[in-house]
Order: sequence, then structure tokens, then C-alpha cells
Amino acid sequence: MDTSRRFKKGNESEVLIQTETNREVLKNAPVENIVTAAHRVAGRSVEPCLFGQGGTCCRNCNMGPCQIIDGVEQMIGVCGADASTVAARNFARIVAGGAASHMDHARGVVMAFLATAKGEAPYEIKDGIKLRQVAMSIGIDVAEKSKEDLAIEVGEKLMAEFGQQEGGLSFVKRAPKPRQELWKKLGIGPRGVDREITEIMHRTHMGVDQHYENLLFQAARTALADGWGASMIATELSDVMFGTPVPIRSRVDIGVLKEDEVNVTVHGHEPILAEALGMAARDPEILEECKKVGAKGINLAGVCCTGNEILMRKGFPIAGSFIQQEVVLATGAVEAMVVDVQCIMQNVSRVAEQFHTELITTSDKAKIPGATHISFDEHRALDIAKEILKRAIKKFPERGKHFVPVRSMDVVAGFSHETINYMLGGRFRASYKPLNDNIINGRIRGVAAIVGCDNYRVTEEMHVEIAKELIANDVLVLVTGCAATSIGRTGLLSPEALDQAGPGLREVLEAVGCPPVLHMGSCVDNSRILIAATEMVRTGGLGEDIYQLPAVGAAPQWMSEKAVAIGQYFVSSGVDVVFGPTFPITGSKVVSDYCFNKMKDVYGGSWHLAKKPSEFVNIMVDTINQARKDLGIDK
Ligand code: CUV
Ligand code: SF4
Repeated sequence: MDTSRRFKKGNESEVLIQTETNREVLKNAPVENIVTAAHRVAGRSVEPCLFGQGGTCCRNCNMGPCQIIDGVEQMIGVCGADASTVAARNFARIVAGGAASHMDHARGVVMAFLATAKGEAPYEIKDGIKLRQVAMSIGIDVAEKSKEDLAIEVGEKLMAEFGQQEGGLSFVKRAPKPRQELWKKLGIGPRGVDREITEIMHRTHMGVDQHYENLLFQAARTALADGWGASMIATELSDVMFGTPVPIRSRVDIGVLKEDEVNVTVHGHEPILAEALGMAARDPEILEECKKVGAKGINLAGVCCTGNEILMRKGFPIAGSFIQQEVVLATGAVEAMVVDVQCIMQNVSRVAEQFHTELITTSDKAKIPGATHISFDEHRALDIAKEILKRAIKKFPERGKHFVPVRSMDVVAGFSHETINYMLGGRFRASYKPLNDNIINGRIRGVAAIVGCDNYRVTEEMHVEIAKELIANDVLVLVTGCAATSIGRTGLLSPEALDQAGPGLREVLEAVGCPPVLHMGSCVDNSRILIAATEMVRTGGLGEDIYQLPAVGAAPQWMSEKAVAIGQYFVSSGVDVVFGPTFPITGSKVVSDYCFNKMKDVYGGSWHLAKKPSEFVNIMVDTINQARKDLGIDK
């Protein structure tokens, strides 16, 4: 270990601030001494612990914590656990943490969905067609039922799957048949949404499951309960309730904040709160209040995945990705930051305190010292949203010196699987056939998903460099989460960026007016990619199962546990996935070999590790080329 780095000083000049916009805002911020995560990364006196980073630190019982060194006999756990057991246990717990977040999110969506169907919440069942499709896909008879009755039936059936103990999940049955059979053979078909998490926590308790492969199977089962369960439930019911996304223009980056309006940023994940704020922002009573303080209206802007949810469905702008959450507030131009759950840094509270900004927490699951807590309840959604906005309006006259950068970028978002089906499939016969044909004839080499967070420890614009290289190589790129926002900042989500695409991809997308990179939504919307992949298989010509598709995924700047759960459900669905720059199992040779190689034999897709953008691109392009060769479509 390089000790000069290990004990570095918190020197200002070492602070590497990501993105031009962040640098500009922090340089011009009206208040000095704004400290962000970038400063804390530079200021930490110790490097990340190698045991923690490689997944071989165990503190699952009080005989430890035990730091395990693979291959050193006296460095196994006090209980005898070796590196493979500890790495697999820790990995499983990461998946559990990530999956649990999506499961609770989904639960919230179903509860709001049921309240809506029963007329107890101010939302409506917007997409009746999708409701019927979803109902039929889970075996519910749709004949002669009102929209509301059908919605109640769908909601209750899906809600029951959270606490279910035996049997399978409805949406799992959407996967290609050979995939379902494989899961059955491996014994990893999820039995209930919540059950698998409890079982991971049990099996990783001291002295229970001590075989790495068995542990990793349970991690896979839990991840499937997320991707083909919770996340898919969240996406599908949110679409039915709030509208299935269609292409929509908007803007991203901190410059979407406005001088003459009350800026309210909504940060977190669940669309339910954000949708209510969107409704309240147009309410005449609220607009009247705005006028009283000299504001032209409410400017609602998203941060993190909440941003993606309301961008996709309503065209609200995104103020920032994960690494911009503190910087958005450092403008001094935000009256309120309203948060719900996940990816909210505690430090937003300290930055808000340096300004007139009010931080408002809304989930009883997520409180922050220094914040105002207004408990959100979907039954009273509109009243609560108005109460929140009124507080923000009161803050407007207190806005002091501020700095809003001119930077913001045009984006086109809204590429749900239905939209892709329709746009690439043609106006009269929505189908994946034209997409498959263009892959078979080689105009499009394959499909790559770039997903997940951005991260203060990664200073390169990895998402952007990888996306640019892939589209230049005629690979269709799909994005979700903060990867989508960071790619959006550079203009690649706009049709004008097509000139950066290779000739084949460009020809196909130009004809339909699509940008070279398609924004598919938030993190739970990665389930849209599972459905799109399944549809491509079903359409024919590209094999019988997902693992045969020339498709690959990557999360080059992942930060959250959710990203690992997502990665694992893609791998278990047959997709090769590249993560980096680190991965929390590398402290065990056996588990590394299993995840990076053997999983390919088990699932048809495996994990890969890369550090530099060029390494990501090489693995992704090679994966696609190999799949094309195996399919016999590359002569
Ligand atoms: Ni869920 S999980 S930082 S907001 S993508 Fe953004 Fe997306 Fe990662 Fe969090
Ligand atoms: Fe150490 Fe084993 Fe306890 Fe983990 S479970 S802390 S390896 S003794």
C-alpha cells in the first residue's frame, strides 16, 4: 500500500470536482466554504480499506470483526470462515440492501395505485390500455370490468406477492421460457418479493450458509425478485397510474433553475410525491401565492431518479444527478429541496443551512437532522404537496445573493419499451421486427445499456466516453438513472447528436428521429430493458433466450447497493454486465472466478470488471461481437 497516498492531507488543490457545471457553480457560489463530497473525498486521511473494498471484512458476529486474507491460513475468520464465504456473504447483503430499496419503493407504488383505483387518492388510472395489458400478462380476465375494478384486482394480486411464501411471481412468467426453466432447474425462482431478503439476512448470519455458490444463488434469487418482481411492478403500475412515457423534450443540468420562479427541487426516487408536487405546481391557489411574492410560478426540477421519473412522464427538467445534489443547493437559488428516499446525502442539510433553502423530508422511513419533516400520505397527496409548495413560496423573498449557471442541455427522454416498439417498429405495426432486422443486417451491431449512479470517487466522465465510443461503433445505447442524466448533460440525448453515431446506427435512427442514446428512465425502469430484451427474443431471429442477444450492460460509476442488485438480475437473466472501477468480491479468488467466469456457464452472462472507459468499451464490443458470431449473423 502506498502510504503517501494513504495519509494524504486534505489539500484544496487535490479536490477534483466533477463536471464543468459543478466547478462553475462552486467557483461562483455566493457563500464561501461550501463543502461537497468531492472535498470530503480529497480530505479523508485514509484510503478506503482494502478488506472492505475487496469484500473480505466480516463483522457478522462479535468474535470479529475479522479481516480475511485469501490464501493466508492464519487470516481466516475466528469461526473459520474463509475469503470465499465472507466475500459471498457480504455480496449477498449488498444485493439484499439494493433489492430491499426497490421492493419498498414498489410497495409504495402499489399502495398508491390501490388508493387511486379506490378513489381515495388524487391520481387517476391514466393508461387504461397498459392496465389491460398488464392484467392479461398476469392472468387476470379483463372482460367487462371497469378500469377501477380491474386496477383493484391487479393491485391486490401484485400486493399479495410481497408477502407470498410459495409459488412464483407473476411477472417472472414474462421471461423467455428457457430462462424460466433454467431458474427452476437452479432453484432460484423467487417465491415472494419480501421473503428472499429475509432469507439472505438469515443465511448470512454467523454460522448458517457457508458455501459461496449457495450464497450467490440466493443473491441471484433476490435480485430476480427485484428485477422481474419489485422493479417491474413499480415501473408498470407507475406507468398505468401516471402515464406510459412517450418521447418528450426537456432540459437537464443546474441551469434549469430559474431567476423569476420559486425553485423547488425534488430529490429521491418514488414518483408518487413528485407527481403530486407537479399537480400542485399548476394549482391556481398556488400560482396566486407565487404572484404575491413576485414569482412567476413554481419551477419544479428533479434530482437523481425522481428527476428521471418526472422527466420521462411529464417533461419536468432535471437539475442534477447524484454528484450534483449539493451543488444544486450551492447556487443559493433553491427555495426548497423536497426529498423522499434513497441516494440523498446527509450533507444536503448542511449546504441548505448556508442559504435560505428549506430541506423537507417526506418519508417516515427517511428523516435527516436539520430538515423539516412533512409526512407524505398518498390519500392527502395534493393537500400535502400544496403545503410544501407554500413553504417554498414563503422562502422566495428571502433568496439572497445567488448564482445560476447558464448551463443546461436539450434532451429527448421517454423511451419506454412501448415507445421503442412503436418508433423503431413503424407507425402502423408496432413491433421489434425492424430492430431485430437491423441488428441481423448489421446496421446496428447490438444493444448496450449504461446504467446506474455517478460517483465522487470517479472523476472521469466514464458514462459519456463509453457512450460516445459505442454509438460510433453502431451500438444502440440505452440509459437509465444518473448515467442518463450525466450523458444528457453532454447533449447525447438529443437527435442533433446523431452525427456522432456510426453510419448504420445513424441511418436507422435518423429515419425515425431518435437520438443516438435512448433514455429509458429511472433505476427501477431497468425492468423496461428486461421486457425489451424479452420482446427481441420473442420477435425471432436472435436466438431463443436473452443470453444469445448481442446485448450488454455496464455501470461504470456505480455507487449504490441497488446497482449491484440490478447487475445481478441482468447477469441472472443472461446478460453480460461490466462494473467498475472496483467490485466488492475481489478479495476472494474463488468468488472472483465464479462471478467473472463461471457465471457465464451458469447463466449465459457474467460479471466483468473494468477501470478505464476503453476497457469498458472493449469488453462491451467484444461481447456483442461474440454474440453475433454465435448467432451466425456476422459473416
Ligand atoms: Ni436510482 S441509485 S445515484 S438516483 S442512479 Fe443515481 Fe438513480 Fe444511482 Fe441513486
Ligand atoms: Fe469473524 Fe466468523 Fe464472526 Fe465473521 S462470523 S466476524 S468471520 S468469527
